[in-house]
This record gives sequence, C-alpha cells and structure tokens, in this order.
Amino acid sequence: MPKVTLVYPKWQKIPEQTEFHLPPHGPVCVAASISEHYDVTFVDENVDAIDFSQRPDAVLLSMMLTCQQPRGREIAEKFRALGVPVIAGGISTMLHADEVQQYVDSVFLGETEGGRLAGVLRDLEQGRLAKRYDFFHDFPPIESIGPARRSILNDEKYVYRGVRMVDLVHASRGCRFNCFPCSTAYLGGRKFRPRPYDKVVEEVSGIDNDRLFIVDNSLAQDRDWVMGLFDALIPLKKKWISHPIVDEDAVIARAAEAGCWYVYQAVFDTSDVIRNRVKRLKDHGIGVEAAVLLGTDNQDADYIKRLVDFLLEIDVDMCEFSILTPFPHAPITATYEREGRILHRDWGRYTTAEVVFKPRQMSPETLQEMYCYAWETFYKEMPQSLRMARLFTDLVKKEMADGTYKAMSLGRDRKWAAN
Ligand code: B12
Ligand code: SF4
Repeated sequence: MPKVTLVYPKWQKIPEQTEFHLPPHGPVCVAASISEHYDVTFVDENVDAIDFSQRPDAVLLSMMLTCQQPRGREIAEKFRALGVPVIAGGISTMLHADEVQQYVDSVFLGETEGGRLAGVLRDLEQGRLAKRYDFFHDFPPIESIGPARRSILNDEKYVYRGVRMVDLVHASRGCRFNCFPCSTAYLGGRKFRPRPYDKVVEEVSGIDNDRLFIVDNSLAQDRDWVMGLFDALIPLKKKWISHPIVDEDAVIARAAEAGCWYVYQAVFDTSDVIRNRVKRLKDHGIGVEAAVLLGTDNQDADYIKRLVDFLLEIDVDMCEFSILTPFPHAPITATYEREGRILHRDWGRYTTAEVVFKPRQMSPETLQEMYCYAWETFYKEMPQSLRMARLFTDLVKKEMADGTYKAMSLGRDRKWAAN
C-alpha cells in the first residue's frame, strides 16, 4: 500500500493568543479526498514532530498561512534530499504559487475534491507527476464535498486544560465580499458556494463532538440560505462558533436556537452599527469575540486607545487584536506596494503580531506599541483565561439546559468516503 504523509508546517504562535491549538481544517478535507488504497499519516507540526527517518512514497504539504512558508520550504527540502517527492497545496500555496513551485516537485492550486487529487496521486504512481496542477477557480462540484476525515488527527493534542477543542466544519466555500485586508476574493473569485443542507447535516451529525467551529468565511452572505442552514442544524443540538452572521434579529434568534455559542465579530470602528450588532448578539445569549485590526489608515495612537475603551464599554467577551498585514493578493497589498509602504517580505514575520508596513498616521514602532497596549489594556481587569472560562461556563449552562452536556470523549468514527 503506497504511503503518503500529509504535513502541516508549524509557525511561531502569537504570544498574546490563547495557548491552545485548533485542529487544522484544510488537511482533514484533503485526507478525505484520498482513497483507502493509500496509507495516510498526518503530522500537524504545531503539536507533533515530523519523523524524517520515515520514507513515505510522497509528502503532501498543506499550507494555510503565509508565515508557514519558511518552514514549509525547509520541510520540502529535507524530504526531497531524501528522495521523497513533495506536492504542495493549500491557501498559502495558492497565494505564493511561484515561490512554492521553486522548492517542491509539484504545486496543486485549487480544491482536492471531485477526483482532482486522485488524479495527481495516479500520476505520481505512474511516474508522471506534473510540475503544476492548476484548478484555480475551477471548483469541484460543491456536492462532491463529503465529510472531512478527522480520524487522521491526533486528538490528544487538541485538548486544553482537560477541555477538548472544537471540531472544525464548513457549510459553504467562497465569499462574495472583497474586504480590503482579505485574500478570500482572490482565492474564490467572489463566488459564494453553499453546500447542500443534507450534506452538511450528514457531516455535522457524524462528528462525535458536540462543540464545533463552523469556519465558513461569513454567514452574512445569503440570508435565506443561512436561515435554512440554522433550521437544519436545530435538531442536531450542537453548539458552535462562527464568523459574522447576518445582522438581523430574526436571523440571530434562529442562530441562537441552532446552537450558536459565540461569534468572531470583526470590529473596525466605534460606531453604533458595531455597538448594536454586539448588543443584538449578546441579547440572544451569544458571546462575542471581537476580531480587531490595528493600523488602518484612519487610525492613530489615540484612535486605538478609544477603540479599546469602546470594546470594554460594549462588553465584548474576548478580543483578538491583529496588526493589519499586507498578505499577497489582498486588495490593500496592491495599494501599499504602489505607495512604497511595505517594509519587507520576510514571510515568517507575517504573523499579524508584527508591523511589516508603514502605517499612515503612526510610525511602525508606535503601532507595535499600540498593539501591546491594546492586548494589555483589554485584558487588564479580567485576564484572557478568566474570560475564556466565562464563555465556557455559558456553554455548559446551555448544554445542561438541553441535555447535551457530557464528559470529554476522544473516540472517532473512522469512516469516510473518498471525495
Ligand atoms: C477557517 C479560517 C481560520 C480558522 C482556523 C483554520 C484552521 N485551524 O484550519 C481560524 C479562525 C482559527 C483562523 C485563524 C487565522 N487566520 Co484564518 N482563515 C480561515 C478561512 C476563513 C478558511 C480556511 C478553511 O478552513 N477553508 C476550508 C478548507 C477546506 O479549504 P482549504 O484550507 O483551502 O483546503 C482546500 C484546498 O486549499 C486544498 N488543499 C489544502 N491543503 C492542501 C495540500 C495539498 C498537498 C493539496 C494537493 C491540496 C490542499 O484542498 C482543500 C480541500 O479542497 C480562510 C479564508 C479562506 N477562505 O481561505 C482564512 C485565512 C486562511 N486566515 C487568515 C489569517 C490571516 C488568519 C489569522 C492570522 C488571523 C489572525 N490575525 O489571528 C489567524 C492565524 C491562525 C492562528 N494564529 O492560529 C488569512 C491567511 C493570510 C495569509 N496569507 O497568511 C486567510 C486567507 C483569510 C484572509 N484574511 O485573507 N483562520
Ligand atoms: S473579511 Fe470576511 S467577509 Fe470580508 S472578504 Fe474576507 S472572508 Fe469575506
């Protein structure tokens, strides 16, 4: 049986962020596209070490973030020196395609379902692996996306202080918006691609974890579809986190009924729109983790101070501050390039914890200081661990109320159908 090792390179974790690791989602979807003909091993290097004494028939390198690039290159070079062919794919491979092409045997651009990865593995076995497989914007039929193959995960590593991490799942791909700091429009061509409800229900109900993270780019793209999704989720009694949801009372109420636990809500200003959005979520018993971008052109140091005060005042449960980062193919990047504002392209430092461009109204040093100020000030009165514990307490109360609370279990349904 040919052996393939799927590798997710490590990156430097942001010191301010919560200590736990979430299970990566891309690789479990890739693994679901590999048939039983192959023996698949997965290494998430953020939690496990790679065993370079193994000689699989191929290494599949999965990279989501720009800051995984330097380590991805090292891993590829090591395996190739041992005579093991390396095939790279994933979001960061698509964003850095030409660079990645230089250090791997084959680059895969696009999504693996619909038999696309199967074809590559066939070529590999027949000794005719191509340098590039270009399925960029040539998306597989959305119905071909089946349940992810979560059995490849080393579950023990995704437990934090005795609490099992959420499992990740997606109900749609793509995003029709084109926000200035985001590469998603480039990756998905602004096409919203919802999965059929029955496929989502099949996948969600097969996950032996009642706590999920629905990682869709945005649940604010199609009101009717979102309402239908929540209706389909209600009977499953799962509890879940998501990116923003359509900001409307009826929709938020339905989300809460469907098990929405907390939302990552982008907070970009101190307006009443944000104030009311946060209030609406909280009024429906949904927690809010604010995702806050620092360093936009309208911000100076005073603005960031006001923003932090505002976040405390509107009482968001958690905050994740990120420094605006000009990632490849994000709309903002072309502007900064034109204006000569990009300081370097040392990808390992593109973590969103470090300033890599010249802000308009501050020096890079001031922005770096304000980033530290924001984290420290927001969590001064109530530290992150306590706030997280408070969110968990709310969750447990919800689970107890509907009889779904159970002690941690790490069993896995080992079945998948290659897609
Ligand atoms: C979900 C998500 C997250 C989740 C978790 C993801 C996880 N653990 O897997 C959370 C919320 C934790 C997250 C966090 C962050 N994220 Co994020 N995230 C996403 C999002 C919305 C979707 C990714 C996803 O899971 N898609 C679904 C899966 C199935 O698709 P996929 O990964 O593309 O995989 C398919 C193909 O790529 C391919 N494939 C994948 N691997 C391989 C390998 C091989 C060999 C082959 C052949 C094919 C292949 O096949 C797969 C199946 O079809 C993307 C945006 C987007 N739409 O891409 C941003 C995105 C990846 N995130 C981004 C960023 C910036 C971040 C943060 C840095 C934000 C922050 N400041 O904190 C953090 C960093 C993570 C950390 N510190 O832990 C950026 C990346 C920018 C960059 N160039 O680095 C993106 C692109 C959004 C954006 N702003 O542009 N993120
Ligand atoms: S930030 Fe969110 S809503 Fe905006 S383009 Fe990116 S994925 Fe879509």
